[in-house]
Amino acid sequence: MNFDLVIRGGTVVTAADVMRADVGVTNGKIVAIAERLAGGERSIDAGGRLVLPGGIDAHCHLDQPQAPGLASKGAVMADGFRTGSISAAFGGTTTIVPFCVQHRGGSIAAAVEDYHRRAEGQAVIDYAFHLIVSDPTSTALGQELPALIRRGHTSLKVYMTYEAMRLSDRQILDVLATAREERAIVLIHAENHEILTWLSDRLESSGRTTPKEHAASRPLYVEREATHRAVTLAEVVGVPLVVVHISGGDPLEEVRRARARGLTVIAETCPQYLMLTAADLDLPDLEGAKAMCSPPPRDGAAQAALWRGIEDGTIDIFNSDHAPYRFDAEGKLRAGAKAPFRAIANGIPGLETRLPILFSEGVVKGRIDLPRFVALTATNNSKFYGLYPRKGAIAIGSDADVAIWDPEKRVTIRNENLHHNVDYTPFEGLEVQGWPQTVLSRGEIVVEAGVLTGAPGRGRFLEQKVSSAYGAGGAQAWT
Ligand code: DUC
Ligand code: ZN
Ligand code: ZN
Repeated sequence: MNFDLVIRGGTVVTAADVMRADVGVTNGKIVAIAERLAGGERSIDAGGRLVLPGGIDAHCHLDQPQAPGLASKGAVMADGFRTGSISAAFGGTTTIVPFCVQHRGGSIAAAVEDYHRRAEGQAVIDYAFHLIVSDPTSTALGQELPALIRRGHTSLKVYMTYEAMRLSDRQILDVLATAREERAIVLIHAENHEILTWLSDRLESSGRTTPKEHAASRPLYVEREATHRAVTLAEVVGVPLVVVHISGGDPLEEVRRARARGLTVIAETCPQYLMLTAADLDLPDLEGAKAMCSPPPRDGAAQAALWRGIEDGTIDIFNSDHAPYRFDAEGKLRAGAKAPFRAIANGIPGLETRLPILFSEGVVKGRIDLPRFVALTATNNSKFYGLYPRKGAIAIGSDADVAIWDPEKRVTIRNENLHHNVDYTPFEGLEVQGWPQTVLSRGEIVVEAGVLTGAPGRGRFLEQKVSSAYGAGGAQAWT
């Protein structure tokens, strides 16, 4: 058999195994994995390198339209599909799943069409869309969503906070019921809106409005209560649920308790919750706004609890929650250089630094092994979001999406070296070990030794299949 490309001499890592093997690629797909493969029109010497499935970042925000009452607080997203996907590729990610938002009063189908237009001709890697449901009308639930889910949008997201997006418990039940009927998976932003707005009002009326008060306005119990409620709602309907961006031990404990009751609950955390704390919000001149995301970064105990969850398997997926706002008048400083925390966009960038941070802090520091790294960053996302085995795997028949990884390379993270369109990184100065050297998407080299070689627009839209979470067994509904 001849191959278009052979990746030779590397150490192949999957979510299950680590092996010395060559990988043969033809027509953009992996067609052979063997100890030695002869031939090949081209070859890449991967000696001394790891051959990983390209990462899947299944939680990132790109080119979401501006609107009041959202996490953005009206700020402009600095990254669309072009810079977002380029930045992802430089960090070893080969598939992204950003969010297409239905705004209140709007149609979901129209939002999807609009989002396809935003992506068209831009992405250097492949992409799918989660659908944010903010207005679950009978048309949206009864007609639009069933049609969209059947067309490959099998993941939906709902919010329990943000004025213009939050759903009542009853509305969430309605969305979950549609998801169950159509076999879609639902992601949920779990924070108790009433508590956090009550606390924010109190803080504001006592003049406490700097970014550090953002953390005080949404303590861990805000997230714990909402996580408990979210999994209970999923329990009522009997449907799998993804709890996104878990920031500490208490909400994670709710996930464990739900699983002990037999529920299928998938847990996500993000680099910021392992690497930042609330102290990063407590800086002069609104500098703390650069670490403002929701839920907020917590403390050392929360970080330790999350690492335990990563080590013991409670946390399934590790995504960036890239929410790109510049530190300028269009972004974080939209309401001025002295803006109160409530007027500052929630979210931080991280598409490019996600894999190096987990590799360095997790694998190099001996907290997780290589297969677990691959599971957390690629394979589990692929399975839960209906992209497996096409994506997130080094396997015969999978797309040749590969990150050839230099496990020794030491990098000090500096924003000037990143490729997003955000003018800062919250991880400035962090030293990491391990960085991708060559990144392939469908067999094509898109990044090579720090140079972009893939053309914007080559990335393709991916239809998602049914989440593997539906195979996980017997969630009982209310019926
Ligand atoms: N939630 C997200 O999922 N992303 C950005 C901000 C937020 O609150
Ligand atoms: Zn969120
Ligand atoms: Zn998010």
